[in-house]
Amino acid sequence: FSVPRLTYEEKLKLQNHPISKKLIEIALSKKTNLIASLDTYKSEEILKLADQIGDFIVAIKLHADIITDFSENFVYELKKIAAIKNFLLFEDRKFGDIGNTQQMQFNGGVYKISDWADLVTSHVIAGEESLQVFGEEIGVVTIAEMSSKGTLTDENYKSKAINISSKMSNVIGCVAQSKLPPSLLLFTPGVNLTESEDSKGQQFNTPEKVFSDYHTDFIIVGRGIYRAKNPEQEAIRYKEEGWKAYLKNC
Ligand code: 5BU
Repeated sequence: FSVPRLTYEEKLKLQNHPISKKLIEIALSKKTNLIASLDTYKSEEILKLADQIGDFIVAIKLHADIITDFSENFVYELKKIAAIKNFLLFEDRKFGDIGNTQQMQFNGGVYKISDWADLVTSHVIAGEESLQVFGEEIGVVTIAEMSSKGTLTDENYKSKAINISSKMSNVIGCVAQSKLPPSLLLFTPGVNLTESEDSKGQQFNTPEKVFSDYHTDFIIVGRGIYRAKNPEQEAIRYKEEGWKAYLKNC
């Protein structure tokens, strides 16, 4: 897409969904485009990290099914921290089934995702109607393109996923590793300042690269923060690098 890079203020005007508005408002007020992916096993560890880094992020991304002691109390405590520190909760569920099953996975089971998540990820593999089941309140982020080596999300897949995403009023943006039309927010994982890959197919880029080449809106950082000796210090570093890269490239 040969579109000019828009500022967050300009992007805000294009948003119709309360969650996409909220995300951009948080970004502007805290001067951060960082989403921390806290992929750790223990709920206590996630709460401690959330408290330490909450001032520097727009959202915490979780994989609820990694957590060994997931509970209603954990959700209650995390929501409390999110309210105090002003960030959103993003469940990276990557739904990928028929609408009826996705609806049950979204509302039921152990995690009751619809009770607490502000945003969820979903594949578009099952087609447009499968996305309707999430309703209008949650911000749906579709997977248009993955960060891993050999992913099947080629140009053809990506453009079809973007077409569907653009039509759906509950889809606020996509996960991708390249430019999107300006009405969709771009979320980019696979961001790390020191590593270029892991041993399991992940590929990393720097914040500068994803802002200059992809015009991303939000960087998603996992191990770069939660595995660091000092996660708070690293969250500040990614926040600053991400904001600097945004200002340089808008
Ligand atoms: P990392 O530790 O920074 O590699 O974590 C990246 C996170 O983003 C992790 O939770 C992945 O599941 C997630 N992710 C990704 O890395 N690449 C993708 O294409 C998608 C999600 Br979609």
